Amino acid sequence: MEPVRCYIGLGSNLEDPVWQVQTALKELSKLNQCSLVRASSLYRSAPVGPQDQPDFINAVVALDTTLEAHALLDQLQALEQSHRRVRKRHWGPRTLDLDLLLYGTEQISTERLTVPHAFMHERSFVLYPLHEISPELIFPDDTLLSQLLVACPMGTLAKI
Ligand code: A4P
Ligand code: MG
Repeated sequence: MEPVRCYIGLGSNLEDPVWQVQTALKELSKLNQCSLVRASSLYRSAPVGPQDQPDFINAVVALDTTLEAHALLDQLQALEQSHRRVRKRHWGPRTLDLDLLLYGTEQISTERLTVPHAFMHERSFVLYPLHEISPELIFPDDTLLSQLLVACPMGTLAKI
């Protein structure tokens, strides 16, 4: 299988989020059948969703992989587990969240996986880091990343 260019979003707002994200970046670079292409800076922002939780640290990476999309998701979920992630509340606090944002130009809709990620087109903490590492990116439906950015204010998002 030819490698597929993927984008993964990282997020954390518990237990030293900067450490969580930096460690996850190293772990992603060591995943089997994957090679890390580029990683964005780390960004801080206020939570989207419930406000009574700490600020998030986010980043985005580009990864080339010969794993099938669901096998890649398995690897991402194993990494989340190894960061002792406890799922309590939807959109609530988490030690590490890894979202498969894009898998090549594929559109995937299964019980376990929606790609492109459902909310990525409206989230500054995804779009701005993505633009930092891949300014010319085009979505599977031919939308330009640069067009989405125009419609998405930075809000509280800041590079750290
Ligand atoms: N799943 C489906 N599609 C995907 C995909 N493309 N990538 C399924 C990863 N997983 C995908 O995920 C629930 C299920 O989604 C998984 O079992 C997988 O099969 P989860 O992470 O356990 O669920 P969740 O926490 O309820 O929702 P989710 O979708 O992770 O939440 P979000 O949308 O990621 O939002 N504010 C700021 N500033 N920064 C953040 O990073 N993150 C969230 C979480 C809320 N507010 C935030 C941030
Ligand atoms: Mg998630």
